[in-house]
Amino acid sequence: MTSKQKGRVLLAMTGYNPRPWYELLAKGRPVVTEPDGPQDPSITYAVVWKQKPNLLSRLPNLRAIFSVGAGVDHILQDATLPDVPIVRVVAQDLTQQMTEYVVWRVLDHHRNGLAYRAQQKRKVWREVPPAGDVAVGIMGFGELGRAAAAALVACGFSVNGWSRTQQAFKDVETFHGEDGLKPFLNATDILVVLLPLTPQTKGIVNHRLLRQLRRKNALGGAVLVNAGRGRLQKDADILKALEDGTLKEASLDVFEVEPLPRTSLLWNHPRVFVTPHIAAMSDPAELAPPMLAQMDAFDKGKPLKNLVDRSAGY
Ligand code: NDP
Ligand code: OXD
Repeated sequence: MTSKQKGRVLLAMTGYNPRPWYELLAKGRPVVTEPDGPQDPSITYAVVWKQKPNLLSRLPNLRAIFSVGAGVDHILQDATLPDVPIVRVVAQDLTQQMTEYVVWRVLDHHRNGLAYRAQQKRKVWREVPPAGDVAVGIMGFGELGRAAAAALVACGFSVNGWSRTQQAFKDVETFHGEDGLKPFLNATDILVVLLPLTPQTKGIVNHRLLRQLRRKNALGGAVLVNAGRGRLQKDADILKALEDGTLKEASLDVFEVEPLPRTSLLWNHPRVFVTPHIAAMSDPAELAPPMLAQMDAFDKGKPLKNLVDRSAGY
């Protein structure tokens, strides 16, 4: 089948530059950025990031939806989402980027990076003793969490993992479900959040949860790193936790509202490290070719890989 004979791909993105995706996907299939008319039967696949609501319901022959990200909360919000399989990103490149981000932030907190940067500004020459044994707890122990855990174990950290269902992983103490949450937090000094945003996880990183982290530790306080989703956390609770000693420091890549409003107190907080949702960025050159390959394989009757469990919400 030539690329023109294959079903068309709808590229439906907001807040993302669609141009590189368009060019790469067009190498394998005809691509459009809007359906033709109120119902467009020519489109068989959609590649999306925060698609406009009620758009995909206009595609009667849609066979599958491809997310350009690992998280799919941006897709599932659509009340008229067609009941077709959703494929998310699981890719070596994305996983590697997230592992780098997590190791970077954990080591920076562990080696007093924020304190030294503040000292440098004031030209202060003073040793801050490095922390000894520190336990990192990874909340959301999936593709990204497990890869980060392996790298942190290799750096010599004690690592805990928390997931929805029971998981086992070499050299990591694993916890799961509601019953496992308290013991997981009580054994954690640096909390790394890599959960998906679902109705169950929304707002989970709140003051009550942060209170359960270990504060009497080699770091001199608990640390939060969130690279999952902003709406997992309560920004105001993080600020409160930093002020009342619940948290020592935080690294935040994601926020309740993105871009982080200029009025947010998180921007200027001396113990907060802010990045603009860049922990792991989807590279179209890495991700578009396997998407096209999956579309071709599915058209030939082969199963799709990396499917979202819609009932679990991720
Ligand atoms: P996975 O689906 O592979 O892993 C999700 C993990 O979260 C699993 O361990 C799962 O448990 C656990 N989980 C889900 N719901 C619950 C719950 N209610 N209670 C406890 N644990 C739960 O996802 P990935 O690792 O690929 O990605 C994780 C998230 O990272 C994405 O959803 C996205 O939001 C975010 N992300 C952020 C990026 C950034 O740049 N900041 C880039 C890429 C992703 P179980 O193992 O039992 O299924
Ligand atoms: C993702 C993201 O979900 O970039 O992949 O946030």
